[in-house]
Amino acid sequence: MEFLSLGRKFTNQEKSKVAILSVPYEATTSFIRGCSKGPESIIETSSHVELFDEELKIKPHVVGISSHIVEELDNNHELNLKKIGNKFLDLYKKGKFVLSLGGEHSISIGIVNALSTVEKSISVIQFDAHADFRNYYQKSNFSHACTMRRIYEKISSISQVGIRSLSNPEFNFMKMKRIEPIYAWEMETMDAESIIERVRRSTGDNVYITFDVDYFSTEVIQDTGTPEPGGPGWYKTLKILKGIFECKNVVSMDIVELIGSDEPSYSSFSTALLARKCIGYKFFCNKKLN
Ligand SMILES: [Mn+2]
Repeated sequence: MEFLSLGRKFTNQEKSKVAILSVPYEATTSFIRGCSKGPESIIETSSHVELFDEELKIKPHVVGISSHIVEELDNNHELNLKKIGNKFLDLYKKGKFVLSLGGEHSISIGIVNALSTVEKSISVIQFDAHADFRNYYQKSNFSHACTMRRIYEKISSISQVGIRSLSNPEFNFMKMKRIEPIYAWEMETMDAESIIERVRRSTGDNVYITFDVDYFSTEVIQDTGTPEPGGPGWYKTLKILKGIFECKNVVSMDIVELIGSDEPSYSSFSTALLARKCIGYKFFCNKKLN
């Protein structure tokens, strides 16, 4: 099935500017399971998403969106992350904006590792309820809870948005490294412009966005592996994303940790729409490229 149920005209693998990479992968989930069904759920539900963007007054899919999937993974977690990274890199090297759909958050480790081999100067912007800066979690250095710690070892320019859960050692490590998250409670009283400005100042021109859907309040997302109360809502988040896409070269992104199901759900619809919104922002809002 194609994202947004697009026909052949818009899904050509060579011509498409966007590659949707499904990564139905789940290995270190620690709380509610089911994120391996996320990508399928998002793509199926995307057939109900409107093609026209009422905010931008364009149809983002005209840039072409092809669909790809990471298959043939086994039970060697570290090797699987490498394979996911390699598949990402194949598409990235063809000049695509790769929008990866998880799956658990650790897939971002494989992707950013691969990205760092071809891009020397990159920053990572993380939307998440959790800092994910643990060095070690449940017998693994490559757990979903260690995602940003492993990424930090490759890319030291990190900006975090929406954080509302972290351990004391994570806090100490981040403080030592001068990583200052924009906490969800701070965002309550900050306007979108000042949030964009803080993210803009703390990152370089080229950025990769990793978006854990547990970042959102339950008004937007209910089905996620490690839910946390609180969290920003839909419109403020879209404003922040649009602002980032306007002033940065977002080279690729991922959306992870949605719990999928056999039935279409409100959460999978929100996630599919988020993906479509970001494609619109990428290709129709960047002030340098357009
Ligand atoms: Mn999270």
